[in-house]
Amino acid sequence: ASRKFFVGGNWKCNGTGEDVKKIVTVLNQAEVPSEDVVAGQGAAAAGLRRRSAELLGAQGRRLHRRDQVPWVILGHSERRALLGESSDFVADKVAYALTQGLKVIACIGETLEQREAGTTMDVVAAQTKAIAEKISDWTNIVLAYEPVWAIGTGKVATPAQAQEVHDGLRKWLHSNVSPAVAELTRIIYGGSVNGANCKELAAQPDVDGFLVGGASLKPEFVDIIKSAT
Ligand code: G2H
Repeated sequence: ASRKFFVGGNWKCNGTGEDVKKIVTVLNQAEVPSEDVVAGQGAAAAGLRRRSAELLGAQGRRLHRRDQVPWVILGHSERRALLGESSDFVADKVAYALTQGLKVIACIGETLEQREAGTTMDVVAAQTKAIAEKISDWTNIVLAYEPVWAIGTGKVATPAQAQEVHDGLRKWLHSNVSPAVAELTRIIYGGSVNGANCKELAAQPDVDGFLVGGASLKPEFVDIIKSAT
């Protein structure tokens, strides 16, 4: 595929300094394919060698040492839900981050209630539309589909569920942004990805990588990075 596989580690505030040191050592020792992108979130990420790695910064917060943290995660459901960030507000932050030379992992996803009501595609399309209205260049955007019911719950979307939404999003981009943006934009999956379930998800034609929380501080993060097909 023309899209480079992308894996982000969303460490949040988890892990002690010791944990982070350990995983950084594991990552630096692993033979990570150079076409992959590894991203660690948090100050300790600075310890990760920049071999095949690109590092990312805070979840929507102020960034220090921006030269080392080109990626930001915006629109994470925890911020949408707990801090009441609207799709419009998220879109403003996405647009602003791009003007500052940052690259953006923009998160979207439906709640369990919305999935059960059959409105998943409408929800993620509306979240994507808010962003599309405020930006024109998609080069530095990765779209992360994270069903809220799968985040930190151990309840991963099935490969078919993920593929269905990713395919729908690509079609949405095709008709509402451009065929080129649809073809080139990475759409990654997040929500309870681990070393055991990553392979089958990665095999889906429209799953272009992962955003990983819990498992990103464990040695299995290496398996996830290597799951590119
Ligand atoms: C969702 C995800 C990573 P986890 O927050 O963005 O976390 O992999 O722990 O479900």
